[in-house]
Amino acid sequence: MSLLERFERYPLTFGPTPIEPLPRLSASLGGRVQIYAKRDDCNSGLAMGGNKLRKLEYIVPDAIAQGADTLVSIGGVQSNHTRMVAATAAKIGMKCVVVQEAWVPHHDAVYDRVGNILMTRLMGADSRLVDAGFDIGLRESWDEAIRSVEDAGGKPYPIPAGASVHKYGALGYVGFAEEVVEQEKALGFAFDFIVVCVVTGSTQAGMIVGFAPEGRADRVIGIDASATPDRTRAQVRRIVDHTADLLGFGRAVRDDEIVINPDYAYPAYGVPSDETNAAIRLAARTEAMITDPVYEGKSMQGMIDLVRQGSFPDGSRILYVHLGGAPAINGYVGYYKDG
Ligand code: 5PA
Repeated sequence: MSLLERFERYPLTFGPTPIEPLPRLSASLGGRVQIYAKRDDCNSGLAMGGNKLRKLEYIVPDAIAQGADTLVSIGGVQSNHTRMVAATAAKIGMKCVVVQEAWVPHHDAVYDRVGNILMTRLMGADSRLVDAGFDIGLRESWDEAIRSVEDAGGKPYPIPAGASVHKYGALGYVGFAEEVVEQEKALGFAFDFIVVCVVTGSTQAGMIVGFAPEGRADRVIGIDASATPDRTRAQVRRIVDHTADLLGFGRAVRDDEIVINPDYAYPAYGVPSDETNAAIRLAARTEAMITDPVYEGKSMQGMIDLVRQGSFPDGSRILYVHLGGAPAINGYVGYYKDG
């Protein structure tokens, strides 16, 4: 029985996302492990989709029930999350205000004009650029945006960064874990490891709560891309505890069930290392799978490095969770203009 039965879900995605083998990537890493991808990057027709839509499916019913008319949220200049909030607002017929902060020390001339922010504007969101640095916590600029909607007579519905510290923010990825368990039955095997990028935390936190009943939460390997791993870990811990309570989970999730690897976020949030770019190129050239320099490129880098180090036993089946984010590559032409 699903842990989520009591919660209303507003469909924004196509349904269960495909799992596909990545044979050429696996072979290029020596063939000792089999890598698969769960394609949450292809989960919807809304503005190129991605992980935030699974989260927003459980948040929209609350926004509607509260009589809100404007979704308000926050992210970096090339935030995928604010693109997805803008898409959701357009789709359900609400207005949208998004604060886009200078989280990334990256100065491509087109950074604030292409990719995610271009689509956000195209969908009619009021996108406000603010000069403030990276922080996964709650922000003053966000409070101001909420107040500005109220002052104009609107009814704002606040959605925090990455929808993570929202009371229902992790439910979508509890559902993801249940979906993987169903797909494993059809495949006839269970994955030994699941690799996922973590920044604001509710994606991995939801998976942890979703896999914990099976005793597999520690097989979810979070690859930190925030470069503030202590804060990210503390936020995952809080979201896990809150979500377990909300679902009446019946036991506390142990600290050793929360696995976050901090080794690949360097040199900074939003800035790829040479190794990140090598990983992005390898996934693109072996599987035509496009990953971005902020999030999935770092989790791809982490998975590749852990495979090369022999961290996964021979014969392991690894599920790489692709959470979306490819539109941001347009803001990084300096790295990729020659491939
Ligand atoms: C993001 C987040 P969490 O924030 O739930 O940990 O997910 C990390 C993540 N992959 C992984 C992609 C493609 C993501 O977009 N993005 C944020 C954004 O503003 O886009 C919340 C930071």
